[in-house]
Amino acid sequence: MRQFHREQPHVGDAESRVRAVLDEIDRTGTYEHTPAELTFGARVAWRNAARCIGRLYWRSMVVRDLRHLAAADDIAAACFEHLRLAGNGGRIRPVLSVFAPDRPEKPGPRIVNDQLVRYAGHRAAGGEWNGDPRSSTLTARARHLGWKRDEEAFQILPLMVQERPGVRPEWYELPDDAVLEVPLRHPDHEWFAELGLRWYAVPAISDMTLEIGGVRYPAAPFNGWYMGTEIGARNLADAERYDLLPVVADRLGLDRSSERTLWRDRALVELNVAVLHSYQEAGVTMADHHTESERFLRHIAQEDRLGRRTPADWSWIVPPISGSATSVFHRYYDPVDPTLRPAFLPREA
Ligand code: HEM
Ligand code: NRG
Repeated sequence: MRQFHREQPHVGDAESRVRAVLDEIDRTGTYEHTPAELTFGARVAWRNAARCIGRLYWRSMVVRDLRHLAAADDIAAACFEHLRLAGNGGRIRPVLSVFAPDRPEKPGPRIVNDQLVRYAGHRAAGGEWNGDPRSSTLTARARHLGWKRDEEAFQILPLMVQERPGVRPEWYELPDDAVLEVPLRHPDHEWFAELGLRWYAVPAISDMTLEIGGVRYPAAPFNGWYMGTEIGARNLADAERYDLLPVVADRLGLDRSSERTLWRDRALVELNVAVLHSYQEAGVTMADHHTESERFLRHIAQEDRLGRRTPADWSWIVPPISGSATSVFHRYYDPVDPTLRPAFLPREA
């Protein structure tokens, strides 16, 4: 509360608000944020996210105050509207939707999915993977609830919502008009499109708890836009994900008989070229890792001028390819303080 008033001097006196909050906690065991406090707290939680390279725009995030919603149907509908607002026809906007908080004796709702949009994955009878192995647990859970999967590589999972922890989730198929996807092709290689690859436009993390001033919001999905490497160097490339480097290398005609040919590295670059090119052509916002690195260093400099530190986790900030060719590689950062709040916290087990 004091930070809110310190950083926004126009909102008035901190101490009278602190007294009112303490009194409300005495009476009810918790307190309600004003809409302005909620918006500020959510934006600062982003600013505090030590693993995030995209923090330059933390002030501009749209915060949807949906604390009055606690029914599964309403939450699902609001999540789909979140995706439409965030997708914005391709011009992606950072958005956060806040649903009901945990209260004493009354825990808030939970979104089971780790992201609002995810591709299903399972291991087929022959042992080979179908879809995204990352989602195998989520896929099994959806099937257990009665959802039917196909054998497609990019089948979108249903959204699973719990009105409170422990209860059986309700599930909802995502409406077509809520999900923007980009088919992938390469600017120089016609064959690339034949691989039938695609990815979704909006990364919307839905399994982190937003904590502000001691109040926890367990359902608070947020999104920005993708940095190309997240898809091209990890989701499609990791051996534990879509594992496409050997496939791409063979189509490129690379010699895979020795690691020394650097066929993996060359395939990685072409895969990343294809991702950036395809999003650009589709008119969907996406950052490349060089530009996003420059923006992050600008963010640090700007915060520094305001007298604030920017804690950052080097191992998450440096992109997964071409690290030393980006500006964020060549320095260290202010240490991460796990007690810093407001914050996005991993879901408690
Ligand atoms: C992590 C980029 C917006 C909060 C990350 C990561 C990247 C990234 C590359 C590392 C992900 C990984 O390695 O898996 C961006 C970009 C954004 C953006 C380009 C564009 C605007 C946001 C927003 C929020 C946010 C709007 C919250 C309001 C976080 C958090 C993590 C993270 C909490 C760590 C996630 C974890 O621990 O698993 N971001 N981000 N980011 N970002 Fe951002
Ligand atoms: N690497 C994950 C997404 C993590 C968050 N990345 C963002 N967040 N860009 C993936 O799906 O590849 N964001 O809020 O924009």
